[in-house]
Amino acid sequence: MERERALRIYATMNRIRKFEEKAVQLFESNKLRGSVHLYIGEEAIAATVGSRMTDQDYITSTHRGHGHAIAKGATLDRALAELMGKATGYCKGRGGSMHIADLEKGNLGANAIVGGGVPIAVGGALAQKMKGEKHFTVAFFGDGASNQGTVHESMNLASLWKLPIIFLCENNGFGISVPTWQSTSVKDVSVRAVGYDMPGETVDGNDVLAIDAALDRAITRALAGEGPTYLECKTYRWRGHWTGDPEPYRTREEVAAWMERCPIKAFRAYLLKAKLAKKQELDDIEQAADAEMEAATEFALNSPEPDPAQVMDDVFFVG
Ligand SMILES: Cc1ncc(C[n+]2csc(CCOP(=O)(O)OP(=O)(O)O)c2C)c(N)n1
Repeated sequence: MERERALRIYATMNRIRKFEEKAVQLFESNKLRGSVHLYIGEEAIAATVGSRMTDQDYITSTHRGHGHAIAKGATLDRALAELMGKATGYCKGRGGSMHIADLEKGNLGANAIVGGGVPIAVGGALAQKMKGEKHFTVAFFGDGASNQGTVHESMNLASLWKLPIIFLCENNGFGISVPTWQSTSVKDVSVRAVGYDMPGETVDGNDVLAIDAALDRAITRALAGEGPTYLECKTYRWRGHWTGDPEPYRTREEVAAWMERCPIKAFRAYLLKAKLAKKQELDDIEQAADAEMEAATEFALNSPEPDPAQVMDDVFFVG
């Protein structure tokens, strides 16, 4: 991998990790309300995807979407402000954790409805195709969402219309408390691609290089007008489904074994071994992420609450 992009991916992974750690801290100290679904352990996927996109390429995201937004160009300060319901957030504090959208950066939005972002992504890809643009869309969704009707309907149309889209399933092993093997008829969800006449591939979602190689094939196909790809990235979420999850459905040992396979540590080891970076450079990147997160926290804590007088702004009425 080329050095500049590799370092960018490393920085993004660290920025996502710091963001998530701070979000849970603020939640536990009652400064951030609502629920938060953490992406810790899954950072390799969003960071690698983001490194291959321009602002004209689109994503749609999920309830576990902070990492996707950051990888697509969200700054930590406005993202955290959104989680805290502040007026300076990406959606003026009206969306919160599960609804960050940033159209300027091509983030068509996170979605609390499981599988809800996928048809929206198909709409984005259809627009790209109709305008004759050389751009593509990535629809992020989970293994739970992979069983939703919306996802299957979306895949059918995208294949029929040869849209420039990648259906990217982040299979983290669970849908809330239900292990994937108890909810899903196949071991690798990407085999379902056959039903829609598109290529399907399953890769190690903790391995930046494996994700990147598969993305390369999928993006080439999308931009050549050949249609969609189903890409499954197998990973694991280190934290509970959300911040209040007592996690009775798995053992500490299982979590610990996956933490050994930390995607950030693994990519750091690769960068050093391939001599793409020196130890000091990587330490500097980590410290820069810490400093950025500290500044973002100050920004979000000191930002104003939305003005109640503006409650009806951005509300659309039909009729
Ligand atoms: C249509 C719909 N059904 C159910 C829910 C409740 N729900 C929220 S998250 C979730 C699990 C989703 O699992 P998965 O798609 O694997 O994503 P993960 O949480 O593992 O990232 C469910 C069932 C919902 N939000 N929307």
